[in-house]
Amino acid sequence: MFIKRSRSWQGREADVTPHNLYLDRRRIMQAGGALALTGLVGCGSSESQAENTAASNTTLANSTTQPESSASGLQYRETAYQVSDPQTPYDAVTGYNNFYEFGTSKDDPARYAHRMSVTPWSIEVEGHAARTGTFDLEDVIDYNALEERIYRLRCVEAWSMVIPWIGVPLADVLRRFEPTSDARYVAFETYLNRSEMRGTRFPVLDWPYVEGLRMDEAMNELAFLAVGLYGDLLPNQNGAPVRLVVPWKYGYKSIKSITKIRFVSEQPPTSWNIAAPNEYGFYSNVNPNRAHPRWSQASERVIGGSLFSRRDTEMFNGYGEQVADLYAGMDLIENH
Ligand SMILES: Nc1nc2c(c(=O)[nH]1)N[C@H]1C(S)=C(S)[C@@H](COP(=O)(O)O)O[C@H]1N2
Ligand SMILES: [Mo]
Repeated sequence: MFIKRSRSWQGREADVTPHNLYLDRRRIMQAGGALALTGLVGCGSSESQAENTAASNTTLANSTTQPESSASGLQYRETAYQVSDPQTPYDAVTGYNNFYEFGTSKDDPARYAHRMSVTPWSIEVEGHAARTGTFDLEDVIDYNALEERIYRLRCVEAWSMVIPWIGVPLADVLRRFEPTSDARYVAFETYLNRSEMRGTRFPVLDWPYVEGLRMDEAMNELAFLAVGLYGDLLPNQNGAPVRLVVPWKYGYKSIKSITKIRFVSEQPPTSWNIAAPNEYGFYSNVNPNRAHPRWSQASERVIGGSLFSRRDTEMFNGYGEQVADLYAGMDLIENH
């Protein structure tokens, strides 16, 4: 029998899988019986060990020289976006993931996301903008302008990481499409290929995964499009080849493997809000004062720390100085 190795960052305490728990019996039945149930209760991870993770390169970039150059050839510059907490180890960042298109267990993405083909990659741009159409990834991301930003990531499940991302500011990308004044929101959509994404057999969410930001949020300096982490290209399980990073919001806003960008005038539907509107709002700003209906958000488990390492959760995940103005006058409990 295969004994699953336990890593310190996997934690043992009630490691809730709350993104699942909202599922009522009807949805679980729809999900197709025993196999789905196994995944949904999060105890299926030891049954098969056959597949390797997609991430073979576990080199840690050192971060002293500038500009950086890594084995993958990614060139980037360091920035002032740093945090005082230690960085989460590479194998936790790439081995403990939420990417439900590949399954609902934390190790499913690392085991199965290598099946997703990420080259070539194009992005469809639609809606209220002067430049729309289908663009090659290389025409959307300026790989000569990459920067590193070390951001805190706070999942709504009350755990957190610190990740050195490489990418470009979202605002720089969006501006090049010349959005019009009718573009009040920007919507994003994840790649969907059911034969490559085994998790999409189950109606855990309405696939494809969709997310969105208000335009002024999207243009905020902190909103980032990542193409790499720890000095290398993004592993598939982290959302290759390009994913959003919105560090003041719960992790599910940071949509992975983006294939569509749409400039819209109305607030766009978002996957977790569709699934459970009372639990997951459109804004989803990290807020220790607004408990999730089923658990507190006052503190968080630090992934990669010691087994029971916790820290207090901060308003806007500690980024209030940069983003609080976006929500002046708004009730952030009501607009959660
Ligand atoms: N397409 C897609 N994007 C997604 C998710 C997902 O299931 N599918 N999970 C989200 C959640 S809940 C979190 S916490 C982060 C996790 O990012 P990471 O695995 O790179 O740490 O990705 C977000 N983006
Ligand atoms: Mo999350």
